[in-house]
Amino acid sequence: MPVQSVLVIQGPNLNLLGTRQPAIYGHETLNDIHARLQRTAQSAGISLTSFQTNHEGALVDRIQQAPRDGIDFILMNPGAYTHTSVAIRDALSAVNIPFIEVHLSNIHAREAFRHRSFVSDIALGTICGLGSQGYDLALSYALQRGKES
Ligand code: CA2
Repeated sequence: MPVQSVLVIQGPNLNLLGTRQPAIYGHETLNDIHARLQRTAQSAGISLTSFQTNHEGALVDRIQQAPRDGIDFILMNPGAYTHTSVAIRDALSAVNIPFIEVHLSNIHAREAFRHRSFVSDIALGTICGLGSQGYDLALSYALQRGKES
């Protein structure tokens, strides 16, 4: 089945994109990134919803809501919760919707505490270190997925 409805979930502090630390996170704002993803989704005729919060419980709630909203693919940058949150891992595991973990920076080239991810092993795949293009590549994968068969 081709993907029809994608949810993009952004974790804590990603609302600051484009305003601080451009050397690590780039110059684009989250709105710039989401607008571009939205255009790609629209051209492909699929639905795309973007969501950002700084709160762990709100991320869990949004993941739990996804099946009720008919979401069939998730792109997620869990931000710092990547490295700490069993709750987010459990929620992603529970909903059983395929997802790609995206990070702007190369978490393996940074501090040791960023090397561990609580979600990588349950993700379909992980993209890190390619800046905002990582989201576009992940969406492109989602759009292709299921079309071949
Ligand atoms: O590289 C990524 O995408 C991260 O998920 C970003 C998180 C960080 O904790 C992860 O280890 C890797 C931090 C997001 C903070 O975003 C900011 C953006 C602009 C200015 C300041 C923070």
